Amino acid sequence: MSNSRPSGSDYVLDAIAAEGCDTLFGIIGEGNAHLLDAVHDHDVTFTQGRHEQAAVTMADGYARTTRGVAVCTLTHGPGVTNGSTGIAAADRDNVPIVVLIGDTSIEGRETSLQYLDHTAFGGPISAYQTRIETTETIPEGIRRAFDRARTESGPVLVEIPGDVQAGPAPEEPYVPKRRPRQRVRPPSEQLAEAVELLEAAENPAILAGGGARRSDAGELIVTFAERLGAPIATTYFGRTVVSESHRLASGIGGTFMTPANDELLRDADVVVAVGAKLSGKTTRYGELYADADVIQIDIDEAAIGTHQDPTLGIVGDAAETVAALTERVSAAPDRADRVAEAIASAPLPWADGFESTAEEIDPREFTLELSDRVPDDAIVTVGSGNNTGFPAVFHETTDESEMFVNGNFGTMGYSLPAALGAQVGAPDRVVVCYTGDGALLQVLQELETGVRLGLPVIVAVLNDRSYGIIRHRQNLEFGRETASTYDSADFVEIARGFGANAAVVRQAHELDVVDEFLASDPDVPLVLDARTVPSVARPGFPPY
Ligand SMILES: Cc1ncc(C[n+]2csc(CCOP(=O)(O)OP(=O)(O)O)c2C)c(N)n1
Ligand SMILES: [Mg+2]
Repeated sequence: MSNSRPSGSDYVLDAIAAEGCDTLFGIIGEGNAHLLDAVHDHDVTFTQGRHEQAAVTMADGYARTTRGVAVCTLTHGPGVTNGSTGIAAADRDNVPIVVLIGDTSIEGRETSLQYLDHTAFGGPISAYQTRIETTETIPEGIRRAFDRARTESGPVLVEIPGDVQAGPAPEEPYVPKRRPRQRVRPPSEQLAEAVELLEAAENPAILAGGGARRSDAGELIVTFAERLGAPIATTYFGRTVVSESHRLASGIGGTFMTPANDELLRDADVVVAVGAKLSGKTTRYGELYADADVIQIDIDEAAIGTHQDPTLGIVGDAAETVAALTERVSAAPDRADRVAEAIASAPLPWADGFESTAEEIDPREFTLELSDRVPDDAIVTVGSGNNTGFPAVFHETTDESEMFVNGNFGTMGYSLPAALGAQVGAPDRVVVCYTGDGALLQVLQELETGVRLGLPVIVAVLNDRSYGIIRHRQNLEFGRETASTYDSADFVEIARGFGANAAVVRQAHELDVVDEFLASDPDVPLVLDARTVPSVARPGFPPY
């Protein structure tokens, strides 16, 4: 191949390299075979998962880790339908991924075995869909795909028929579209209104969300909080915006709320939501902030009032807006001291005592203990279900760590492949994946991916032998359980069968295995089958 004239596939691979991507996630099939054959001749590494949902979610974890666009390739038909849950999950959480769909050749397309109208199918689950019909339009198609993935921060589907992959490469050199990063300045009238509300506040609070993280507003938020005398609560997505050891950091707010926030957020009369969408999880389904004035800051006008109308919406970059407000509000050092004291003296969430026995570990104790054993800059991925709530409160984060949760789609099977993708993106950092046992049973084959690719992810299975959150809900709502409990699989034997390290954990000291693992320069995953106390519902339950 390398001596013949470059093909459309060669051009596509050069183009994604020019966009700064050297890793291509996905799974091979007939549709993308030509594209992947060309990988031999390019500096692009093909990183294959074992199920398309997982392969897309690996790209998701990689994109979040590198804070760039990830690229993934799927084969037509079942490759795309399998991948669709990963695509939808990334779409809801605004993760930029370019998905290259290898389609059948143009002739006979609609009668081909695995025909699917991918762009129509992908409409509701992706930010943008396009089809490249001729080799001449490859440059424009790829350029637009990356641009839309970046500007809309979401997955973009690009259908590339087999004959376009195999046809002659276009002559023109590929040039990525470049847009300078612009910081959107908040309008001064709205700033003045916000200052008026804040000056009248007795108990202001700050709520930092994922938008604050994307804008790198952490330090400015800390300065703002010190001046205003306000606690800094975060959403799940905002967890790593500020270090939780800061004296004004009060931890996660909303459904999984810390005791400090339970007090401070309920008392708040003015809440500054910075890059937070105020979803049901953040407001405890409208229960929090019902009587407070809410100032919602977001770069995206459409995000303002999506879930509930704020008292005042400000369209602006999080960092710019917070800096402007800091300049304009009066200092309240006494209040800052009082808030810090309230945070320091709030009961620790685990003060009530664990329910661990010799045979089963309380998931709160397990998470706290594991959190203590991994470095501050660890990347943590979180599953969906009852287990979601434990890392939210008990795995301490800093502004150097990352915590990835599929907060807006709640996909089972998200955290393992996301962790694998994160490890590909950050080979030198420790990556911890929290997963439910039920979710792991949906993506078990990806342990093979971790072993094959040499990814030493710590897979912490909060094994309650059930679809825990469903079971808790059934007991609460129906007073009985249906199809939600089962005998445990032997995850240790299964993991070892794939070539991973594994251990059962029933007591905290058995987590010594993590220290040994981290000291051993590992190159395969470690699976911790934590036999947890099934009756412990996640913090803040109910609501779900
Ligand atoms: C793909 C998918 N299927 C079904 C659900 C519905 N669901 C949400 S959580 C859950 C139970 C998850 O069980 P497990 O992974 O063991 O977590 P636990 O709640 O026990 O911590 C189910 C079935 C979902 N969110 N995603
Ligand atoms: Mg479970």
